[in-house]
Amino acid sequence: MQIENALFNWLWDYYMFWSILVSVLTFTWLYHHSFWYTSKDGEEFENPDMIEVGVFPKHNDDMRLEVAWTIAPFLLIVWLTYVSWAPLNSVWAAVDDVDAHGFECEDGFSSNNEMDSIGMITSECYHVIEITGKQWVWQFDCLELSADLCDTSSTTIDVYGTIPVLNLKEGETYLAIMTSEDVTHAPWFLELGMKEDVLYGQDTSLWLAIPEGTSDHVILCAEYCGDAHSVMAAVLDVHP
Ligand SMILES: [Cu+2]
Repeated sequence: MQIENALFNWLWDYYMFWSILVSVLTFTWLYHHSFWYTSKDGEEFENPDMIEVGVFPKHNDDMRLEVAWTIAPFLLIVWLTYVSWAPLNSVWAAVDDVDAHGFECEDGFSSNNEMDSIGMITSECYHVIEITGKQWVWQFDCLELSADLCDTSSTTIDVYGTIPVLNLKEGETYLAIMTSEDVTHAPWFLELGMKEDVLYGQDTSLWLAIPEGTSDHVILCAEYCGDAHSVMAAVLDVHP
């Protein structure tokens, strides 16, 4: 299965772009110089680079080049680190970061999700749900939300058996308040690219901003939690 989160796809493409560009430059330079500065058969030179055994060829040193190829990759790495903060902020925006997802929606209000050009989703308000993990099942609680916004049921899937279904609405943003009744688990919403640990005796939270066009997908447990960890699954069912 594939992660369809637009933001992570954008970041992947962005990193691939720079990786390929740097590779092409580096290897073109390397191979060009390797073959271009090779003597031909029969040619003889009298030590053209004036190399002496055990002596660093200082006369070939170029400080500008040294500085350039130290500073340029350093700046690129700093920049790539900086842009990778955008998804981190999207995944782990503080609950009181009203710029990201506003306040909790009042009855009858919609999040009106909007996705920008790189896939960052902002919302006018969010809905609160609860997720509890225990060996080896997920429990979803829609609290006071209407059945259109959040509902639960169950389904039977090969391998996983009968597992819970969480029904959410596309274009809405949910804040899942989560805990565990025993060991550490982590719900992993495969297609949203979102996961977060749930811990015994402690609440954690996870933003579920559902873009339009999200398809139904499996939720797995991403922290090893014992015998049936691999089948600790659920389904996210998304409707318009
Ligand atoms: Cu688990």
